[in-house]
Amino acid sequence: MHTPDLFAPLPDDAARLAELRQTLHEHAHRYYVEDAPTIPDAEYDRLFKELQALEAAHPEWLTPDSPTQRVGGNALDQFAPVRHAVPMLSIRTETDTTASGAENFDARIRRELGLTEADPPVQYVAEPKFDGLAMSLRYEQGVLVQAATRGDGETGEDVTQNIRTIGQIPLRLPKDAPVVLEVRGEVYMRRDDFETLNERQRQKIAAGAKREKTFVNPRNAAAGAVRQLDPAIAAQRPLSFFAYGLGEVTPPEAGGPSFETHFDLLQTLKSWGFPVSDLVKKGQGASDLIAYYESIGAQRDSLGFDIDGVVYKVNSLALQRQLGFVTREPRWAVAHKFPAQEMLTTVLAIDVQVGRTGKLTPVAKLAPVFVGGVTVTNATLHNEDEARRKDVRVGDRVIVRRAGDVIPEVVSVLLDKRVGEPEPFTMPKTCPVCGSAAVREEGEADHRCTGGLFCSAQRKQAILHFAQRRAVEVEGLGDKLVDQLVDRDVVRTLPDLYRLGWRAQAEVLAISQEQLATELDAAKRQELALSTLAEMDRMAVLSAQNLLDALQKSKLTTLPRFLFGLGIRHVGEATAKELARHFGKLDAIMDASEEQLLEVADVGPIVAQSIRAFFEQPHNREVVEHLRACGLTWPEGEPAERAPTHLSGKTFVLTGTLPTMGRDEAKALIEAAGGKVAGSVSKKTSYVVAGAEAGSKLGKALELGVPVLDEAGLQALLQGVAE
Ligand code: JCF
Repeated sequence: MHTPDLFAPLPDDAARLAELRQTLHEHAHRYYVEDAPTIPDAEYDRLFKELQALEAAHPEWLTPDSPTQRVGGNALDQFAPVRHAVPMLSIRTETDTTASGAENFDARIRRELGLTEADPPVQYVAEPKFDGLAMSLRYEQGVLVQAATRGDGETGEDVTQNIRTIGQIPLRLPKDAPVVLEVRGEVYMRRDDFETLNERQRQKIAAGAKREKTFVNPRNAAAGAVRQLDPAIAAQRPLSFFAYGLGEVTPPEAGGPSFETHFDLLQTLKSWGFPVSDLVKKGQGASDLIAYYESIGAQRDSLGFDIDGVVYKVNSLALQRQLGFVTREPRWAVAHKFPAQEMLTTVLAIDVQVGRTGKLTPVAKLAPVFVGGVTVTNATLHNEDEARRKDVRVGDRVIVRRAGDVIPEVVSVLLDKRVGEPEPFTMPKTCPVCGSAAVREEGEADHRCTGGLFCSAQRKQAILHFAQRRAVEVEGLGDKLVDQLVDRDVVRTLPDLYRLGWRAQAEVLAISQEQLATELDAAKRQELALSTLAEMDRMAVLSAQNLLDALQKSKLTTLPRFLFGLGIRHVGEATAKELARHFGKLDAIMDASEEQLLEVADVGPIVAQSIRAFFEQPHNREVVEHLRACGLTWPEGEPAERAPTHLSGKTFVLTGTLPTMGRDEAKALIEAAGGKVAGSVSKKTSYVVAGAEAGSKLGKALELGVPVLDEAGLQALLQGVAE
C-alpha cells in the first residue's frame, strides 16, 4: 500500500495560495492605484493573513512577487550599484516661466524637423513634472526584480527592498507584458502623507526619540525613504509612484511591444497596472502647450502633491528617434519650470504683530526674495511654539516657502550656516504696541494682548474688519489711512468713523461730543470731516469727499453685515446670518441668554458664551448705541422660522461662471435651502458647482472625488429632485 507523503503540499492549498495572491494583487491595485477599493480594509487584512499563514506552512512556495513580500529583507550596509541597460535620461529645463518657454521649444522642434509655416502643428504630450526621485523598475517574466535610482544616469543604486514597499508599484504584471520591461517614473510623497509622517515624527521626538527628525518637504522625505537601508523603516514612509517612460524592453522582433506614440505607451503602462497621471494630455503646437502650462499652474497648489513644472514631449516615437539626443538629454522633450516655491534668504529681525483679537504673531522680517512668483519680505512664524520648534533666530539663513495665496512661511533653518550664537526667540511679556500684559491661556498656542480696545493695534484691526467689503463696507478705507486716523486720535472707536473731527472740535470748545452734536448741522459736519481728512498724508480733496460718500453709503446696511462687522470672537459671516435670521432684531441678540443663543443653528457653547460676554461689556453696548445714533440702520424682521433645511449640513463651493445664475444668486439660493457656501474645496465639501472657466477648485474637486454639478444639477438639487 502507498504511504501518503505528509509533507507534500495539498493541492487545495496550492490552489488557494494562487487564488489569494491573485485576489490580493487585484485589490492592492484597486486600493493603491485606482484609489477605489472594492472590499473593506479588514477583509483585505483577513485575506492577507490567510496567505501569510499558507506561506508559513509552505516556505518552499514563497516567491518574491507575493503580496506578503513588500516588506521584508534585512537592513543593508550599503546599496549595490546597478548599471542601467539603457541610460536614464535627464531632461533639459526651460526656466523662462512665461509663455515663451513653450514657444521656444515648439520653434526648436520645428526647426530641427525642417518644418515650415505651411506644415501642420507638431503633436505633443504634456505631463506634470513631479517633484520626486527618478526610479527605474525592472521586470523579468512579469515579476519585479530590481528597482534602481538614477545615480549619474549610467549607474544607480539598487533600492529594490524599499521600492517593493510602495503599494502603487505592481510586483507582477499581467500575461501580455513583455519578458523584459523597464519602467521609468517618479517616486514621490503626497502632501497629506508628508504631513502625517511629520506629525508622527514630531510625536516621536516629543516622546524623547533622539535619532528622529522631521522633513523639510515631501521631496526630501521621499528621498530619505528611498535611501533607507532598513526596509522596515522605509515601509513606514508612505510613498507613491507615477510612470512616465521606458528603459530596456524586449524588442518587437523578439515578441516585445511596439508603440507608435508616447501617449499609447503610457496607456499601455496603465493597462499593465502602473499609475499614470490623469493630468497627462495630448495637444498640438505651441498654443496647446501654453494653455497646458497655465492650466496646470493654476491647479498647482490644489494638487495633492508637489510639482515643479510641466514636461512637453513630441508624441510620435518616430519623430523622437529622428530628433535624437544632445549628450544625455533628448531633443524631443523639455521641462518647463514653474516659479520656485522655496528659496533661501536671511532673517533680518523677528517682529511681533498684534491682530484684531489681540493675538500676537511672531513674524520673520526677511531680506527680500522672489518666491512663488512674488517678492517676499515677511514670513509668519505662527506662534511661540512654532518659532521655537523651528528655532529661527535673527541672522539665520532660512528656507522660505510661498504656495499660492498661502501666507509665506519659514520651512527650516540652515543650522550649519548660523554665525555665532544669536538669542533664541522669546515671546515678549507685554504687548509690543500698547504695553499691556501678554498672556497665554492654558491649553492655547497663542499669546494675546490683554489691552482690548485700549490697544491701538487691536483698534486698527477692528476698524478695518468693520469697514471690509463683507461687513458694512466703507470703500477706500485702507490700512494706511486707518493707521493715521488712529495714531492721530481722530478715531478711537467705530462710531468715530462717522464723527470725524468731532473730538478735537469738542476739546477746542470745551464741550462734550454730545453737546457738539446738537450744534452741528449736516453742512457743518461735512465741513469738519473734510478739513480733518485733509490733514492726513496723501489725502486729496477728491478722495476725502469719496471717503465721506462711502461712509454715508455704509450707513444703510444689513443686520448680518453689521453683526459680523462688530468683530465678536467666533462670529463669522455664516453665524451672523444665522443669528439675524433666528432673532430678527439686534436688541433680541444683545439681550439673549446663552440658552437662547444655543437654540440657533451652528451656535455651540463657546460661540454662545463669546456673544454673551461681548454684549455684557458696557463699552460694546455703547459702541452699538453710538453707531445707531450716527445713523447706521438696517431692516429688522421678525424672528424667522427655521429656514428650509433640505440642504442643511451640505457645503458647496462655487467656481467659474454659471450660464444664467450670478454667483451671489446661486449663493443666496443655496443658503435659503439651508446649505452653506465655502471658499475652498476640502474633503468635507459636499458639491462643487462649476461653470465656464472653472479654476483650480474644479481640479481639487476631481482629485478629492467631490461631486461636481453644473447649473442644471444645482437647480435640480435646489428643487429637491436629485440627491
Ligand atoms: O515628472 C518628472 N519629474 C519627469 C522627469 C517626467 C518625465 O516625463 C521625464 C522626466 C525625466 C526624463 N521624462 C524624461 C525623458
